[in-house]
Amino acid sequence: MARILITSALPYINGIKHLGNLVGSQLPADLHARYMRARGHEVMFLCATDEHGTPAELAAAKAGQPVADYCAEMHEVQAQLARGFRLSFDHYGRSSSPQNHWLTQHLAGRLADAGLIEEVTERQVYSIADGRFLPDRYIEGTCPNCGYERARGDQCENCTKQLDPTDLINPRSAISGSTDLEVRETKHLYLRQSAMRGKLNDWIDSKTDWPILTTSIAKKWLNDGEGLQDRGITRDLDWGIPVKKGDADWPGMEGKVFYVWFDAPIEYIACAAEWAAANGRSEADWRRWWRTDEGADDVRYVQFMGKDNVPFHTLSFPSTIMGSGEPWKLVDYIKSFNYLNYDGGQFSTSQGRGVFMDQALSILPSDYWRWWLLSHAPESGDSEFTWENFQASVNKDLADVLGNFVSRVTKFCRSKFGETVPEGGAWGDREAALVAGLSDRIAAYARQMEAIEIRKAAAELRAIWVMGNEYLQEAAPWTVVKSDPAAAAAVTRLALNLAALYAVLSEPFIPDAAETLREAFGLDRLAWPASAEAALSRLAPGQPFRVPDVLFAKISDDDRAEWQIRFAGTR
Ligand code: B3M
Ligand code: ZN
Repeated sequence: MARILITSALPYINGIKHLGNLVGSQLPADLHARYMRARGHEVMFLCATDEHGTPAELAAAKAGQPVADYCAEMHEVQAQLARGFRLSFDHYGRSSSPQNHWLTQHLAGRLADAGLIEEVTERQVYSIADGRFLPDRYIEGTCPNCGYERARGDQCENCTKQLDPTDLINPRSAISGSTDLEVRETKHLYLRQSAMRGKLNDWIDSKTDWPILTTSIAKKWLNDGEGLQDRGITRDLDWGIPVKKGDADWPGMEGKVFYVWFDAPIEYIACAAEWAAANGRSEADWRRWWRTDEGADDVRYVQFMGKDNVPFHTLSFPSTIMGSGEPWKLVDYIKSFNYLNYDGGQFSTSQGRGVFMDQALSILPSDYWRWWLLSHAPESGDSEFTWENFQASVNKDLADVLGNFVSRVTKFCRSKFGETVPEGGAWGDREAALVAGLSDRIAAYARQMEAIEIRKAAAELRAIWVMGNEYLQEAAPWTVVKSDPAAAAAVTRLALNLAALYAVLSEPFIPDAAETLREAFGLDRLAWPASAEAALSRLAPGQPFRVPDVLFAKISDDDRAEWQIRFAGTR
């Protein structure tokens, strides 16, 4: 049994996430957590809302709420949606927690002691009308790179180039729209990432098993002209973690807070401390996941995130950890994702284009979304959600293949043998061939799940479902029963066992359907099969079961057409 620490990139607090966000971090992380638990490993699966920075302040202002209240409310909304999608976090924390305040200030102090923080007087845009500095998203203007007119001060949404507020052409305040701006001097802290370059390079080079997407982005930022620049880690904002050197004040930094990207990854650690506090656990209980001197050296730590988050996780956060000189656990494996597009364009939070988590659950249960999203995860390149494709996958994979198999075998059994597993008959060549085929497929499925090759794993699982249908079709117990009831009983018994096995194997992808099957067959838990052969004899003759409700309903053309219009934009 191994110990696996899993974190998903922390969703920003500013609004409900769309399905593209979900499939790029939280959902695949959940798949991995569920699979690892199913294999008997000890898992700590953490996520939290990312609550600081200009996005939070601006969203709160728009909602007309104090930012702390806004964050508390939105945290509950997001936590509720996470439950709706069956995201099985051990803890869903908040980057604004006291634990994160403490740890962020502590680590900043350690970095300063190690000589890795520089105080820089820099020129920043100040809005005379608003009476304040305009960091990051408080300023908008034209992107110098692509000409997009609504680029933000931190990044251009159109071409993804990282920007500084002073780079923008025709800048204006995002608060008031004022163009009465001037550049003023202000003092900030910079993390000397460039001093860590050699160490980071060696560390990334040692990760030979990482996905190409992850290492290529890390290497690009490490070695490019734009490469590893020192990053400002403080901001002139009210909302955030006050700049302190451990417990002590930081002279000259009064009234400033840490930059959101400095404190957000630290919340991965602080979240474990929140978990302990919320569950009556000791300090040692969480530190054994994070401190290599307190047991975490045999933890495997896996992170999940979209590709735009990779630089922060391969360079910035490791700089914080390594630079602290303290034995905090570094990530072992980073699974990153490309983008999911929406029906011929991009998902857009600002334009309300695409399907958002709350809307998705309002039209269909989470398993439908989980299956489509995971089986189309944007791993090797960007992928696209279309309603036609969604309808086709759901109707074929879930309704025709899995759902139909379960329904056919349970209903057939009920009509011929009653709602108990029938006895009699024996396996023949067809069953032996099925067992052999299934053994190979289950092994392949497990290999892909271990490797976090999500699409490939989904394809193996689908193939395992198809085997059941093919077997039933060929063995045709509804015909055999007329001449040889015992032989039909043996086929039916095996097929019922297959359905029970599907509950175990499918649980990481579609936990609700797995639960329905588990209950239908009266299984107290979903134990991973020791072998295909053993799994197919798990339900003994005479054991009662219930015909489950329809597992998956088909999506009609009318529904599809209606949703297509409903989610075209302007939420
Ligand atoms: N909230 C960005 C994002 O959601 C950011 C991730 C933080 S991970 C520490 O894309
Ligand atoms: Zn641009």
